[in-house]
Formats: sequence, C-alpha cells, structure tokens
Amino acid sequence: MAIEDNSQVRTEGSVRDREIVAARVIVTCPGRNFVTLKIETRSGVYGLGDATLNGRELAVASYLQDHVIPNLIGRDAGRIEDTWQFFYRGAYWRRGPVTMTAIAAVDVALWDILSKIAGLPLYQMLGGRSRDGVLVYGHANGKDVEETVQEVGRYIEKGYKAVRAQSGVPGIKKAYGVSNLKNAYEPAESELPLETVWNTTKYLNTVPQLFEKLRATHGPDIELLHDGHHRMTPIEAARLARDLEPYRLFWLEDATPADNQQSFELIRRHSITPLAVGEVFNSIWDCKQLIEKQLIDYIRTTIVHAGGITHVRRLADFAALHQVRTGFHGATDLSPVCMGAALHFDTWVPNFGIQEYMQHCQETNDVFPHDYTFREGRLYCGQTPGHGVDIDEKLAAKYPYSPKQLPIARLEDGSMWDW
Ligand code: EZ4
Ligand code: CO
Repeated sequence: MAIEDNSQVRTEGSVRDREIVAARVIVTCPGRNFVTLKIETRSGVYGLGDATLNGRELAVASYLQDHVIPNLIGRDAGRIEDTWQFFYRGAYWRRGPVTMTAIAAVDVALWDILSKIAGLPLYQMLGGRSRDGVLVYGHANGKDVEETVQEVGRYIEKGYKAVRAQSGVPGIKKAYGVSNLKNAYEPAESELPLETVWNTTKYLNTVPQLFEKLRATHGPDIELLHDGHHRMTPIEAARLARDLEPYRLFWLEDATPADNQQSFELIRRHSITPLAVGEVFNSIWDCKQLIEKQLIDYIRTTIVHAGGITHVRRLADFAALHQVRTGFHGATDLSPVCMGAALHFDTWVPNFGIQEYMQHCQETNDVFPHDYTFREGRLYCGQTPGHGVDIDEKLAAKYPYSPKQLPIARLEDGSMWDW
C-alpha cells in the first residue's frame, strides 16, 4: 500500500503526518440520539463524520467499532477514494443502510481532515462555490388545517422562502409530521415503536383543502412542499399529485414507496406536480431508473445515509445529466455534522435544488458547535477549514444513549402499512 505516494520524496513527510492513528465512536443523546465517528491523524489533525441511523443507532456504532476501525488504523487519511472502495467493494456484503452510513462517517471525517490540512473550507475541495447561500425549507405543522396555515405564516415571518406543510387529519389520531411541540417533530419518541392508525381516504380528502387555504392566505410566491411519507399506492399518489396541481407545489415527497422504481411512471403519467424521493436510499443503484427515466425532479438521498461525499457526489453528477436536482434530507435525526457537510456540498453542487432544515434543539447545538448560519431563508456554510462542525466530548458524555424507535403504521383493520 501507498508505494506510489511514498516514492514521491516531496510528499513523504505529509503522508506520515496523515497516518490514521486513532478512531472512535461517540454515542450521545443531547435531546436525541447521535452517533459520531472521530478519526485522528499522527499530526493531531482530526475529522468528524455523522453515523446516525434513526432507531438503529447501535448497529452502525458496532459496525464501525468492530469491523471498520481495525481497518482504519495505519491508513493514509488522504486516500479518500481508495478508503471508500476498500469499505464498499472490500466488505463483499455491499450496500444497505448500516454499511453505507458507516462508510459515510469515515468518508466525511476524511474530507474534514484533508480540508483542514489544506486550510480550506470543504466546498473549496469540491471545486468552489456555485452559489452564495443555500435555499432551505422549514417544517410547519398543526393539529388541523387552520393551525397549519398559521404556522406557515410564522415561518414566512421568520424569513423562510420555502415551507413544508403537514396537518392533522380529521379521524386520524397521529398523522405523520404533526408534533406536540410544533418546531421539534421527533417521531422516534418511545423505546418500542408507537402504533399509529392510518386511513388514506381521510388523508386524501384533507391535503388539497390544506394547500387551497395556504395559497389563498399566503399568496403565490412562497414555495410550498409536502411529504406523503410512503403512505399512498401509486394510483392514489397520482390522484393527490393531480389534485394539488392548482396550488403549484415545489414538490410532493415520498408519494409512494420506491422499492419498485417503476411505480413512479404511473404518477408521472398523470401529473405535473414535481416529485421528490430518496431519503431512505443508500446508493445510486436505488435511484438509477428514477433518474435516467426522469421519473423524479429532486433526489433526497443525503451524505450520511449514502456513503458520504464520495458517493453522493457521483449520484449528483449522474442526476445532473437528467436535469434532476438535489434536495437533501435534513431532519433533526441527521446530526449537525451531517448538516455542515451537506451545506458545503450544497454550496458547490451545480444541480442544487433545496436543502431540508429542521432546527436542532439547544442541547444538540451545544454538543456540536458549528459555523453555519441562517439568514433570510438561506443557510450559509462558514469559512473554517473542514466542514465547520466540532464536538464537545465532555458535554456529549453527559447525555447517555436513550433507546428509541420510529413509530409504525397499521390500517384500521390492523394490517401493517408503511409508516
Ligand atoms: O421521517 O428523518 O422529510 N423528512 C422526513 C423525516 C423522517 C425521519 C426518519 O428518521 O421524512 O421526518
Ligand atoms: Co421525508
């Protein structure tokens, strides 16, 4: 290994400095659970990568601790591509959320290290900025249509130019996206999954009313988004997408599960509402058909769950060929480390669409000091070398892991459904 690099006399010293001498996993729960990988080089430069997989955190922690870290020690932190290939091809058992989240944590930590060594903010390493700020959307929700319309108004007052709207549905006790605390919607709220009951008919009757009121109240300029969260069949999704056309959504997300990528052809055939999908994807192979057949407009796959910057960059370039733009997942279960890396990526990527931005709570922000800032509907990454997000390990140690799983959904007759 590293024969080529070592033969170059001029870089020999720096290769030795870049040798990985330590790596460890930090599990903490400042308001919610996060898994973070910290990699250290001989010269003392360290990098951080997010490894959080909501409701399955310890599986990734073990994958890293037991199977990845022993392979990291002694490697050159500068060989980001080779390290990615080593953990993807070399594992033999490729893909899957646990593996790809673990690879992402390594990859982001290495990009962080290399950027710090270069003394540059990460977006410079990718090719420099394509824009000044990153358009974000916030999460408005309410117990009914009225309250949700008001909540969207609050986001507009705060300067947001794009808002996702999710409202309670009459007859459904616990609709997706509606929180008790408004700002912080944290679905993973109990040790064993909360059982919710779903009814598609009631949902399909409510959502168009919500968006009709939103347009009537807030006018044509605000960008509006909605997340169907995998609950509809393709033909039901096609109907909702068509019913929403008069209200010109920025996108309809996760209209139907995408295990069968071809399902989206049916939605596409019936509607011009823009479609977004992919927060649960781990690989370019999960969306190859969706992209090359132009069945979607935005790809939601993000850095932490899809193999890091090295893989998602490849995915974004492929999407660009088909006029599909990025719209990264950015819920609070993705840590500030992921958000920092995502913002550098968003600042660079030519085919950027939008970035989801659910604000972390104060405890989370204190454990993960960062240099990104919100201004007039956009997030701006900072100029600190690396991705600009750190961890306060002493503070992190004060918040022990707290087991929590995501809810499940059943139909009224008890059949399991997609949550
Ligand atoms: O349910 O991140 O668009 N955002 C979402 C999120 C997801 C959670 C799952 O861990 O769909 O709220
Ligand atoms: Co979603």
